[in-house]
Amino acid sequence: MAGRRGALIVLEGVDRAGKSTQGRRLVEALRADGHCADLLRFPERTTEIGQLISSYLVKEKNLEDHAVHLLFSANRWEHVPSMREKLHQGITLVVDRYAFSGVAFTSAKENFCLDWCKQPDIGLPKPDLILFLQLSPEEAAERGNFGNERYENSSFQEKVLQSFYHLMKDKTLNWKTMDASKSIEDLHREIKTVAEETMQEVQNKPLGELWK
Ligand code: T5A
Ligand code: NA
Repeated sequence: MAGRRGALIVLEGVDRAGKSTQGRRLVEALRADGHCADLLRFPERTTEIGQLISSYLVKEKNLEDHAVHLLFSANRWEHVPSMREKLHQGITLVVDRYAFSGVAFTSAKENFCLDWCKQPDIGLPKPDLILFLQLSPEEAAERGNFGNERYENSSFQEKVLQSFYHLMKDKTLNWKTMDASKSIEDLHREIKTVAEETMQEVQNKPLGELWK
């Protein structure tokens, strides 16, 4: 078993596409099949940096746009040592949002280019698989109205989606688009199949570095 590593699997997608639901389901199912798997989420709001981000998202605090972008990135970097350790111990990590949300959301703001937004996340552990849960704005709206958090409005979300499409053109990354309009159970089964294939493929391959 020595040398076999876990896979780094990221869930991205539009708001309410079901990222958190599917992340939980996937980790449960992998564990039930005897795999070692952990769920992570970004932002991880429990750390000091995460608490700053959370107070920004709930609009308790205003932060300068560049500064908050760097905080989202720092919130990922502070988890890198434990992520690397777990992956090398053979634990598969299922991650609810990652650097792609970071870039897509900030670059949707005025006067931010994609290239600047990517810089602080260069060199993060590179995902072996990025599942993009795709859902039309109409279907997303049927899953409930936007809440009161920052970024939860449809014109901003449309810009975010365009940034995601741009990032998905990068053929050095393993993007898979999933139809998130399916039932929770059907989507789960498809995601589990793709995840298990990836776990098989990468177990003897080195972990890459993102955007390098
Ligand atoms: N952000 C994030 C940045 O600006 N920079 C960054 O670097 C990062 C990492 C917080 C915000 O931070 C921004 C992006 C965000 O604006 P968050 O806490 O992940 O990000 O956001 P949430 O609001 O928690 O998550 P989403 O709104 O994106 O929802 P999910 O996780 O996609 O959807 P989920 O699973 O919670 O499901 C939503 C609802 O739909 C139902 C669920 O039961 C739930 O009610 N549902 C389904 N209904 C029908 N069919 C299905 N298949 C369904 N799947 C789920
Ligand atoms: Na979520």
